[in-house]
Amino acid sequence: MIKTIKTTPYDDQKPGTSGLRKKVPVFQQPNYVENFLQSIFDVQDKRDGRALVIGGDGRYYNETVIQTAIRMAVANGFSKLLIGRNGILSTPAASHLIRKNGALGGIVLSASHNPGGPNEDFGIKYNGENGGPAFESVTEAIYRRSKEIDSYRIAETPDVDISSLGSCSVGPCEVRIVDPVTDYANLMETLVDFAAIRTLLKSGSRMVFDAMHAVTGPYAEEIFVRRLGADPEAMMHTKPLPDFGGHHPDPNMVHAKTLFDMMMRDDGPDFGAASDGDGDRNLILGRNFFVTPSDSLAMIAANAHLAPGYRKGIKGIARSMPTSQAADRVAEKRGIAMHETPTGWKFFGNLLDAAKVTICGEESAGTGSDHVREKDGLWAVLMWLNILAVRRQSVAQIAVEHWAEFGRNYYSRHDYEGIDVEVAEDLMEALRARLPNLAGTRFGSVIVERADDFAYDDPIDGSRSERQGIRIFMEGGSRIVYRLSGTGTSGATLRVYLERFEPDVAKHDLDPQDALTDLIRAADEIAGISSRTGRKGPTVVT
Ligand code: G16
Repeated sequence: MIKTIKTTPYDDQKPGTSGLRKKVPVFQQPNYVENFLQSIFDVQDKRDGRALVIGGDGRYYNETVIQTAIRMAVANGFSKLLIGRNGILSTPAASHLIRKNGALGGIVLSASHNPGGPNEDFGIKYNGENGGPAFESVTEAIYRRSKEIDSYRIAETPDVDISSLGSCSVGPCEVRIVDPVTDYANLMETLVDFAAIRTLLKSGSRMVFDAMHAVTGPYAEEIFVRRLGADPEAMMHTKPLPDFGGHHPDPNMVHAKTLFDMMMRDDGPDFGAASDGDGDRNLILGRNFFVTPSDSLAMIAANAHLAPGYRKGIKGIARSMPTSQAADRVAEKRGIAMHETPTGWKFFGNLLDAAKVTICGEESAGTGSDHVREKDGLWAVLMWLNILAVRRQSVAQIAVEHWAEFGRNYYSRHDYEGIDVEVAEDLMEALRARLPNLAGTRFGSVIVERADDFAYDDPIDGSRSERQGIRIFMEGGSRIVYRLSGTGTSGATLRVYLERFEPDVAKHDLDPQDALTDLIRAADEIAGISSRTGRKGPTVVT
C-alpha cells in the first residue's frame, strides 16, 4: 500500500520567516505539496517511535493537505499521528501538543495573518521537538533537499475521517484525532488567574474579542465564555471560515476595523482584543486606546508577576531587533537580562530552551512566554485581562503609569506593500552601500550616530545570521530600521520601523505620527523610498 512516486523538484521552496508561504494555486501544482513534505521528512529522518502533530488554521486547502500529510507521514514511518479535529489547531496549541506528547515535531498549515481562499495564501511550516518553528539550519536543509528531490513516499489509503475524536489505524500507524482546544485551555488555566478574571467580568467590566473568522473562534468560546463567563455576544466572528469571511485575518487597525471603531467610542467596552489566522498574533485595545505590540511586551513583562504562572518573576526578556526598546527599559530597571534577536519567532527558541528568557515579543503583534515555543495571541489577551483584574485600572491608565515609570518609546511601522521585488532589493543594497558613510550626517533635525546591518550570533548554538535588517541610530536615542518582509506572497514589502524615546512625562500624550515626523522624513531621505518606489507614502501605518 506504500508507493514511491517519481517527481521533479521545484526551485522556489525556500521557507521564509515562518515556513513556506505561497498562493494556493502554487501549492496546487502537481507534487508541490508532496515534494515539500517529503523534503521535511527526509531531513528529519529519525522517528524513535515518536508522534507527529498535524493541524492548521482551517483556511482553504487545509483539509486537502492534511490528508496528504497523513498519507505521507504513514509512508515515511511514523507510528503515531496527532491531528486536530477537523484539521484545526492554532499555532500555539500545536506547539503545546508537540511538547506535551513528546512528539518529534509538527506540520502546521497556515499562512498566518495572510488572506485565505482559492486564490489567496497557504503555508506549510515544520516545527521541531521543542514545539517551535524549525531552526534556520533545518529550514535551509529542507530547502536544499527540495531542490534535488526525485521521489516521494505515500500510502494509498482512503481519506481519514478527521471530524470526530478517537483513534484509528492506517496500516501500522495510529492516527488520533484530538480536541484542539482542551489541552490548550487547561494550560492557560495554570498560567493565568482565571478566578480574578471571572470576578472582573462579573463586576461589569466589558470585554470584546474578535476571532476574525479564523482559528481562535472555538478557543475564545471555550476560554472566554465557558470558563471565564464573558458575554457570548461579545465574541465576534467566531466561526472559522476557509476564506476568513473575505477579510485579512490580521489583527490591526486596518483589518480589525469594526472592533477598532467600537473601542474608539467613549461608551465602548473596557477591553478589546483580536487574534490572527492561526492564533499566534494579538491586538490589545482599551477604550479609546491602542497598545502597540512593543509597548504590550514591555507592559506584560513589567506586570507578569501578577499572573500565577510568573509569580516568582521572569528570567529574562527577548525581543526581535525591530521591536521598540520599551522592554529594554523594563529589563534594565528590574535587573533582568535582555536579548535582541532577528525577526522570526524561531530565534527565541534556543533562549527559551536554555531558560535564559521567560517572555518574548515582536513588533509584528506577537507576544509569548516559555509555556510554548510560538507566540500566543490568546495568552497575551489573558495576560492583559489578568493585569486588569488585579490592578483594577483601565488599559489607558496602566499604559500612562508605565510610561511615567519607564519613559515612552514612540513607535510606528510604515509598510510599503507590493513593491517590485527588484526595486525593493536595489533600495536595500543601495542603503547597505551607504552605511559606512552615514555617521555624522544630518537629515533635517536628526543626526546619524551610527548605522549597521544587523547580524546575530546565537549565544546558545553559536550560529550566525546576517543581513537581518538595517539599523540607523540617531543622536539622542532615536532609531530607524529597514527590512524586507519575509512573509509576503506577492511582490516585496518594505518595512520601515521608527522609534523615538521620550523620557519627559509632559510629552507623553502626542500622536505617535506627530512625535515621529522628523524621523519619518529622514527615513525617506536616507533610503530614497519615494524616489525609488514612486510611492507618496506607506500602504499601511501601524
Ligand atoms: C512571522 C513570524 C514572526 C515574525 C513575522 C515577521 O509571523 O512568525 O516571528 O515577526 O513573521 O513578518 P515579516 O517578515 O513579514 O515582517 P507570522 O505571524 O506571519 O507567522
